[in-house]
Amino acid sequence: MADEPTRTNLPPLSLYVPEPKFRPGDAVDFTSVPIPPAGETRRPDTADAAGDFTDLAYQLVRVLDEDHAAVGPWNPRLSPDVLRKMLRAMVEVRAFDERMFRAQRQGKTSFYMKCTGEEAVSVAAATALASDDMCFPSYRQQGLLIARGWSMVDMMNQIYSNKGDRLQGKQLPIMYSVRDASFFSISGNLTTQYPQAVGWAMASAAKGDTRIAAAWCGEGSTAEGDFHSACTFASVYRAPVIFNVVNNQWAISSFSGFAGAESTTFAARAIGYGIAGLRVDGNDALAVYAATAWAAERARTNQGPTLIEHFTYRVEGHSTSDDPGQYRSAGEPSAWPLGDPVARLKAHLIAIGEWDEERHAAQDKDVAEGVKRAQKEAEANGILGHGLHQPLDTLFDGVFEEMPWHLREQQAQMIAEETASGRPWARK
Ligand SMILES: Cc1ncc(C[n+]2csc(CCOP(=O)(O)OP(=O)(O)O)c2C)c(N)n1
Ligand SMILES: [Mg+2]
Repeated sequence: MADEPTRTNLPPLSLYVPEPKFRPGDAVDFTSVPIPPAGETRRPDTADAAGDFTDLAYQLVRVLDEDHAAVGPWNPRLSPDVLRKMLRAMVEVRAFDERMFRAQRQGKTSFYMKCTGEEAVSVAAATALASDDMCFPSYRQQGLLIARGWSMVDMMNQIYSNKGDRLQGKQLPIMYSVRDASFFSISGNLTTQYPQAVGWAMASAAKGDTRIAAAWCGEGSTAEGDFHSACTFASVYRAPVIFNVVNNQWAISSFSGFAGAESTTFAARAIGYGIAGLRVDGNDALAVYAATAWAAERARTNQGPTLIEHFTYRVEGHSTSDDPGQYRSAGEPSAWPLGDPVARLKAHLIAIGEWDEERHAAQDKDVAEGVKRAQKEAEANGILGHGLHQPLDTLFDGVFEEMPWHLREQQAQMIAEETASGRPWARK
């Protein structure tokens, strides 16, 4: 019989299927997550060969300790002004997220994605990179744009796909594209930005430029083939690129075990490619800054790529279309032992006597008002469902440098049909 084991003296083969530790209703206990003390991980010279510090792929670069002091060899020794600037940008990201999440719930846009708990990953990186280094983000690095001082009104116009939307409503809300901020178009197709970042970095080097590239993807996205081909190309040509893997432990409803987290770390992916690998406390803005600055120096001095795993936690749902209460314990976000990145940076600034609760409260208020003002300005350009914001024929623009004949034909046909129907298709 075909179904019977062929060798009855051997045990039958079986598959291992990972299962997350906690499901809805379970009590959460993260004590088994290894978290080394701040300041413990060594900091190699940026000129060292990647193979000389593979141990770092299994540790955790941490700077902020339990008393909110900055300690150890990775302490970037930033000025209070830079620390305050980072804190403000992180607060702005959170306030922006709150308002846009609410706007989606109010039906003003179809979709939004927050990055709550992951603000340090993008804001500290943007602070450590040069402003013209090219970023290839995923959909959860809105902090790059905000830290680079990009217009919130412009971001909101895109979210509302309104008449102020430079992308003419052609991208899903939040999938920004901002050449002026060296921010590559976000793609919904996971990890496509990885080989693109490597290609850009190779071109930068081939031209003898000094700008480097940085890419971000989630831990789930490392399972994509694009991640691995990007690593191969970057390693072979020593491309000046930083690979950031944001390990927030969830890929929609799949836990990180399905991307391989039970067997090794994501930083350890670097070792097989001969790439420098670092594992960093992603909720520690100083650690993220220091790791990014270190990787940027390697890239800029032709030492090649670095892969940084940012160990963090996705505090909220994947997007406004998700309900994490269906698949994980509600106790996880508050039990996460690496805390909240905004609260930790704030506590550090207070501990060194450069900030206080009153200033923080005043800043919260000021930021909330600024976001509200931006929202009002963007909403004057239109929101979802309130009429046609982009003339229908613009659907065909901006795809090809010169529109091919078959698209010209389709555009003409559409205009003729819409005109005959009496429906409005052009902007009033
Ligand atoms: C190629 C591809 N496969 C699947 C999806 C559907 N999808 C969108 S986001 C997502 C989860 C990604 O998780 P992760 O990489 O961990 O990033 P995170 O959302 O946690 O930031 C999936 C499966 C997609 N957009 N593209
Ligand atoms: Mg994830």
